[in-house]
Amino acid sequence: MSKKVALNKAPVEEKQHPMEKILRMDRIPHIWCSTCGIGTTVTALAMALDQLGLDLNKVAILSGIGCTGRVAGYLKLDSFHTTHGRSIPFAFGLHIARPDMKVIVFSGDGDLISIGGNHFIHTARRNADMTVICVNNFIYAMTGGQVAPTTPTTARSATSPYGCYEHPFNLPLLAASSGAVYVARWTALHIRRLANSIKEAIAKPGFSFVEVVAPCSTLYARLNKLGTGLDLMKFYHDNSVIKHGADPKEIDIDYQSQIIVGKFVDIDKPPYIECFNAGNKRVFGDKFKPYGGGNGSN
Ligand SMILES: Cc1ncc(C[n+]2csc(CCOP(=O)(O)OP(=O)(O)O)c2C)c(N)n1
Ligand code: SF4
Ligand SMILES: [Mg+2]
Repeated sequence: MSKKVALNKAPVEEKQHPMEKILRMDRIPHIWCSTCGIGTTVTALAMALDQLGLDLNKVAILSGIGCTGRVAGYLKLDSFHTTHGRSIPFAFGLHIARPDMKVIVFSGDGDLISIGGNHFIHTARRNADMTVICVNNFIYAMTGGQVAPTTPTTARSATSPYGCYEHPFNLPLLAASSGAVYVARWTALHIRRLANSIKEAIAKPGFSFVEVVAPCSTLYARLNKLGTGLDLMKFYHDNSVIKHGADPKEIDIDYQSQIIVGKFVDIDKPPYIECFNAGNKRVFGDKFKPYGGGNGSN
């Protein structure tokens, strides 16, 4: 809807923001820095939700902490900004209490894979029906740019001023080897491809994982003298090679080098609630009333 408003007597058109359907406009402006990669990722999620045509009353979004952790609070969904590393167990509880809801976790690399790492691998192992989107900016951004389990070897951070000497996690490999049924990686500039992957991930019954390589302009780019966030976003995009079906073992990310992106895993495996029902049926036979309708798609 648009209406005419008078500003200094000259009439101007006041237009609705195209994402107003999904954004909590009363919370805008957001806290993110200019050219931070988180924003385009939110756009991709909004596009995916719009294209899926889901009942938004049946979609929940959960985040942990950090800059990426703020995403849940800006979306007009059932939003939960949980504690450090606990978005996944919170999401699992929500899923088993309300299997009719679509559950999406939106998390930063530090939150999801450091303190939240154990929850991540075990929830993937159980193939719980949820979609996890991880903004990987290679750093603990909000707290000042400390080294993360994803920081590439040799990259600088506030706590590795001479360059990180640890091996980082390869997130798609971690997700796939833990049991995820859908695994993809894009960068923050592959907006349409990312939206499409998020769409597929949400529609997929079971544990789906989408990594988004995104710049942190204020800390990672500055500490490593890599220019603005936009420079870095373009660098990631231009140095990406699309290889659908690539073996996750072959897609490590090295410092400022080629990034393999695409859809790596798309397999079928019974999700957690289906296994729960089958297990109880084996033990209790017809006395057992199946719970929740299976994969959350009902
Ligand atoms: C229990 C607890 N410990 C530590 C913190 C401090 N903390 C806030 S943000 C953050 C790092 C988040 O990094 P990441 O998930 O990568 O998000 P980013 O800011 O990079 O998007 C940490 C450790 C906290 N909020 N709670
Ligand atoms: S500190 Fe980094 S990750 Fe956080 S909003 Fe700014 S650019 Fe984005
Ligand atoms: Mg981070």
